[in-house]
Amino acid sequence: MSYVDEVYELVVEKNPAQPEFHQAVKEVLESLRVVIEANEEEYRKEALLERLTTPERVILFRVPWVDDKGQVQVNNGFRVQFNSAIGPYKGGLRFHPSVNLGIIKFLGFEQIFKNSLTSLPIGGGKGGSDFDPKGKSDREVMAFCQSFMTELYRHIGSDTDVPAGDIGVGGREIGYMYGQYKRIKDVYEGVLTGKGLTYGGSLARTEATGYGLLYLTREMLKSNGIDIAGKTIAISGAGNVAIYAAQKAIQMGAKVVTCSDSTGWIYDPEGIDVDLLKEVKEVKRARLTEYAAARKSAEYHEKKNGEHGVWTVKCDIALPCATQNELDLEDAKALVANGVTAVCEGANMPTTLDATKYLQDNKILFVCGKASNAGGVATSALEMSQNSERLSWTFEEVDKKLEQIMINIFHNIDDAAKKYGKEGDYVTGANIAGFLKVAEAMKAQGIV
Ligand code: NDP
Ligand code: 2IT
Repeated sequence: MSYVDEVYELVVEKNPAQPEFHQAVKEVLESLRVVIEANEEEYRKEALLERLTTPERVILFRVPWVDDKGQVQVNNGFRVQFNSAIGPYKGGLRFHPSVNLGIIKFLGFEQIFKNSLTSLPIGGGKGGSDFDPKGKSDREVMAFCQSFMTELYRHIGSDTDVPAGDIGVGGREIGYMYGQYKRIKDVYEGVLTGKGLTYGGSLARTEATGYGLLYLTREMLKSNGIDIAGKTIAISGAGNVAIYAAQKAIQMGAKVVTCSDSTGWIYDPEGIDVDLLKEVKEVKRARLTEYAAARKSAEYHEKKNGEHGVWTVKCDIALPCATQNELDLEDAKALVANGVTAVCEGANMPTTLDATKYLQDNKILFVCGKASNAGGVATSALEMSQNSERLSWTFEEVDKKLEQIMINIFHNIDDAAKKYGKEGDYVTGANIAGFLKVAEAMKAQGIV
């Protein structure tokens, strides 16, 4: 059996009941086959793939907190420190009831390659909790965040591990966690990114993932002879990534006609009103029914089982920006039937493996999240740089650097795909380009 297949079987056997982790590993290993098989004995002897797919450290902890009724609640806390070959562990924290170890491991594994692609010195990690911030009071969210950090603080630091936001973790949660870290450690350091602007945050970090997605998408389309201006875009999600993806798409002259949340989706043929969406989601923390109520042109659809939501709408470009496995084979078929040209992932692993294959087989331009959503973590690394030099750069400086990073990522993955005989296969290009730097650093550092 080939080394790649052996390692995949081992990962499934050693990590039972973690389907998302298996899926992320499978996608990467399939892409790496051409690299590994050219030098199989060397990689096997060094157990490089076993080391790459085994986290350096996994931290599991109890998070007790008291709700507004005086009832004690207990959640699970996680931090997976996956790979520090090229820099301190870096990656977000996700607070969502679906969070479990397998999900955090898939996210941490993806983060290794994504962070490598940014060309900045950051390793891969991810964390979070099954805590659900929805419907909780600010005091309850603060109580939870303080308890979470009361354990996490001992495992992180500005040169060790630097968490940030992800689903369910935005400026409010980062603020509460930062306050508790500083109180316990008595150190004012850039231990988290996505901080508020008054206490060490970077301009443009809030916008970075969505803006970065559009910078890369525009460059990818341009290199295929397509202009993004005038195109119709379907976006899923209505959170941090979706909102700023929509904003930048509109600035580029495209029309965004959909968004969605966990309970329903919007079709707005006149184009999504981003200011209204921000008011509903960022300020009121309300459902999309409120968006529909305030806007005549918008249709609201309740999410029903088996219904395919935003992907049934006719569009040129699809940008999944909500969560993993939200775009399946049926969705891919609907998109292709409706004449989609490109799919670029804003979320982490939103497209199932069979849907990805269907899109690629049908010659749809497809970019995986570890390349196309890398703008968020790249800007987090720029926040770390600003914290280290105790300076703040202007919005334009950060945005310009972000844009250049995304352009470079596209050309890097495009070149890697061509070099390995897979022209236009940006998934293979991204995985190979991300892997090579990490593998070289791991080899140079010996058996650790
Ligand atoms: P947010 O919490 O801000 O928004 C998430 C959005 O997706 C919300 O609209 C939410 O609905 C919806 N959603 C979440 N989970 C589900 C689910 N299980 N089913 C249906 N809808 C769901 O998160 P972000 O925008 O930060 O993250 C979105 C995606 O982008 C994630 O995959 C994340 O890992 C990825 N990402 C985020 C980065 C960042 O910098 N924030 C960087 C790179 C990737 P509702 O409003 O009802 O909660
Ligand atoms: O998935 C991701 O890249 C993020 N949630 C952002 C991580 C970060 O450290 O900014």
